[in-house]
Amino acid sequence: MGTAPSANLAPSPRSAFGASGARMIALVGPAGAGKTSLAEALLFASSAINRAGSIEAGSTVGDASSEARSRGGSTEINLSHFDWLGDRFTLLDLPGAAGFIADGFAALQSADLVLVVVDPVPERAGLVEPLLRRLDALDIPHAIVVNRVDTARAGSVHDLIDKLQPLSREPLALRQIPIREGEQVVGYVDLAMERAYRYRSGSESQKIEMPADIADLERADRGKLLETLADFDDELLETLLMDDIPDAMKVMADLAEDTAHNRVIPVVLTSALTGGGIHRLLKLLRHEAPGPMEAATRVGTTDGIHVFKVAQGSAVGRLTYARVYGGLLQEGEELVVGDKTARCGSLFAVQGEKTVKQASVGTGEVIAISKLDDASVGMVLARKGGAPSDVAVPDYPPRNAKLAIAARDRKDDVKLSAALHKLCDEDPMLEWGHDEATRETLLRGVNDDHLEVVLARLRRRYGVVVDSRPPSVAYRESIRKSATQRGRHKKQSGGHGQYGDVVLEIAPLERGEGFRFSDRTVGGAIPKQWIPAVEMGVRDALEAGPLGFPVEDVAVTLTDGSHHSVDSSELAFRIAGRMAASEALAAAAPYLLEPICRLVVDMPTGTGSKAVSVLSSRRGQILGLLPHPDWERWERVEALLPEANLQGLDGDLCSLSQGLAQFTVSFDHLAELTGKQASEVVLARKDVAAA
Ligand SMILES: Nc1nc2c(ncn2[C@@H]2O[C@H](COP(=O)(O)OP(=O)(O)O)[C@@H](O)[C@H]2O)c(=O)[nH]1
Ligand SMILES: [Mg+2]
Repeated sequence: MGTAPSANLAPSPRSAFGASGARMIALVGPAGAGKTSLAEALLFASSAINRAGSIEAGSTVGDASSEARSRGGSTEINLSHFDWLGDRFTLLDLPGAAGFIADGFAALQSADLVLVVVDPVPERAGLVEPLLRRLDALDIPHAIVVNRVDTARAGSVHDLIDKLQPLSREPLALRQIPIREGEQVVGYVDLAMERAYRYRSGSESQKIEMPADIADLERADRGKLLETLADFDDELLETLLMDDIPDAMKVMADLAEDTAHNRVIPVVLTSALTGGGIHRLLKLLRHEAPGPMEAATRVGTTDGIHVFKVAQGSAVGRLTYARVYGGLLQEGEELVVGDKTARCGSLFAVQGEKTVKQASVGTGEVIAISKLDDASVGMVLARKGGAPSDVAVPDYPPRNAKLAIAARDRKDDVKLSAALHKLCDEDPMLEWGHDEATRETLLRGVNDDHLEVVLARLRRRYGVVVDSRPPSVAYRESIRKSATQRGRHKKQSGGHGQYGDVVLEIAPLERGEGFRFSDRTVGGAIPKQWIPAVEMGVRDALEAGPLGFPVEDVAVTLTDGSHHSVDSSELAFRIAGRMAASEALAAAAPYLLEPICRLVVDMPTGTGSKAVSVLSSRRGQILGLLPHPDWERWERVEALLPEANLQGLDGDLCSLSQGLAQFTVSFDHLAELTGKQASEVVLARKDVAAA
């Protein structure tokens, strides 16, 4: 009986400040800031797990895949959940490393609140700029969590805020300041409540007397916080102007409202390692993360199922990770997936690598669904009878890394393509295909780091070992002068013979003109029906010219020839055409062409000139170094660079810019390559051909 569950379209009720109902919280930030550790600390503090694991011991709920464990850093999004004071919270821990971060981009759109996790190191503030830009563009409420506060130097939290503020569209509101004893951070002052707390390992912080030596700083910072809030609250502004003391409840309510509406970005302090500030963070999640209706509006649905990830690696087969909006979703329920309908299979709550079957899930919850094979990232599946839609994920990074791969054991070829198909299904940044020209199987990904993990997954999950190397560069060749050549193919070996005879004139064309063939024979020297065969023969010869590469920019004219009434055939003329063209090319001063790419490199201001020297040392031609057209504090370098010199460029540019460099590559033109470099390329080609 296809009875659909009744959809609950009413927004979840709001408590005094904040919403209730299941919330989805995303953790983002640079690699190493402590996101996976913070997720672990939140799970532990909420009693979802009874022992806090660590990255070092390889015992965290997140990073359970062997690739993540062996690197000591996340390679895909980690999903986990906990219950806190009656509400369900799903945590999405996004990888920080450039090669993997895009795995979480679709998920961000469904998050109620994003925690931007940073180090208390002001010099590293710039690392979150691209993330803050993305969150601002999508208008997703977010808070900044200064983690590793146990390692903070004196004054570094304030320096960090000064560095972060210009990177954020909205004002930052520092909610806590650290209390120090000597070199140690031992607690914090809550600026909204004007209360001091001492961290206690493994449990909630303890309220203490406000330390006397922090009072001045506390007053100044609290003043700034209240001023920020007063910008959005006239009543509070009035109170401040009258020098009255604002009501604490009112301040808290303002903070919750402003955070939920992405008007103010709260900043809190934690130590995932010692548990410091974690309970305070739980309270922030409870009171300040808006309910699922805001995210539903952003995703453009009231009761749809937003698919944000497909996972192929689990023990239960292909899983579709999705957030449920607008009422209960039940196992076996019929859904509209694109232009089809499908029943969802089992529903699994995900806790790291563990999956627990559930009969149904409620609004706002995040679930892994089996058997929805047509569901893909970005789809919003509809309930029975509804209209499905899509949410586009903006600005995926470009795929700047390429590898040519081959199964080490030829018997694995079929297994390899099946495995690549699955890996691409779950990884929006991975692409594979065959290059016709070079006959290579190519993998394309974000950077070398990304492809390295892809190869590890191939090995571990699918048992396919591949050899990989940089892909061949698509060299071409052309000719400098004209030449005329006769080609005669004649065989008289008893019975039916073969006879084709052509005279070809070849001449260089302008760069980019390609190939032109014309027929100038007269008087039926070659009957019309064989002319196309001659052209085919010429094309055969152009596939690999005298230097071993496809030939470009030549005009070939058929000027003369002869035929035999019995022995001439299509094949004979094709062979004659190829012979004449090959010899003519060799006599026409062939030279090598290499592909030149256009690069657009975006770097933080001050690092562009270093990028210029890296590009120049790779035979790049610099077209310009200018301020970035859209981003403050960034500059843009445009350059032309031989494709052969792209290998490893990403690593070089990233090491100049704390990993922030971004670039796009597109084919621009073919350019002549001469001298030693050209001879090396030709020699290498001869070696390959001889092998
Ligand atoms: N001292 C200190 N170390 C931390 C803290 N949080 C995480 N770490 C360590 O920082 C490293 C990176 O942590 P991880 O959670 O993998 O960071 P992620 O890349 O942001 O997920 C690991 O060695 C953690 O043990 C913290 O609050 N204090
Ligand atoms: Mg991590």
